[in-house]
Amino acid sequence: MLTLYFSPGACSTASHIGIEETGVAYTERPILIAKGEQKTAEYAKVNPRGKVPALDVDGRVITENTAILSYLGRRFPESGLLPADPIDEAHCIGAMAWFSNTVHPSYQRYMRAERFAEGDAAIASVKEMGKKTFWANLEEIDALLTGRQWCVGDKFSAADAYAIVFYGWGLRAELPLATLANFTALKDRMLKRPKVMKVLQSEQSVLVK
Ligand SMILES: N[C@@H](CCC(=O)N[C@@H](CS)C(=O)NCC(=O)O)C(=O)O
Repeated sequence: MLTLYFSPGACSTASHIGIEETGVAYTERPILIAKGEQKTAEYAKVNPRGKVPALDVDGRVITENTAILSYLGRRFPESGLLPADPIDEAHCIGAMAWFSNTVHPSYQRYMRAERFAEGDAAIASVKEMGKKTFWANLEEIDALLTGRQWCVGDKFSAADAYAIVFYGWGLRAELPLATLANFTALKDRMLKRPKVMKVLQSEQSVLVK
């Protein structure tokens, strides 16, 4: 049995799209960050780090989008989440690692600057730099997509499920996403996938407003 813990609009949308794309039956367990539900003692039993996503597989929990999406791709190869070609697979994992270790933290500095500095001036500076760095990362994603339909190879993969999260966050930060033609085309291509649309609508994503 599979249970996905996620918070609408958070980075967990990547794993939510991923599990939906496999077509497997699973239980959805929303953990609302806005209400602090990730910090409860009950959720600490699932993920002691107090973060979403988490995927419970028959009582064994996987955390981190990169790990969850890789697991789903290995277990459900027909989903295409992990490319069959070993180099494409490595590129997919590499893209997810970069999203997790660089792109996500840049947005976090913009959104949660108070976690990275003390004092109003220092916090404001971290916030401003976070926004600039996040935008530079979005531009890099756009450049990586030059002449391509998908992030990796010529097919949808887990990297696309992850990338679209940042498009939504960019809209929330009121960044000029429409100027990123390649990334916007990827977003539009993703919205044509019924399972992606189902997840985004259920999460009331900014991407479908
Ligand atoms: N690298 C982790 C990041 C997980 C993470 O930071 N999740 C955020 C939501 S985007 C969260 O749970 N934040 C709650 C908190 O920090 O209190 C992953 O990709 O799964």
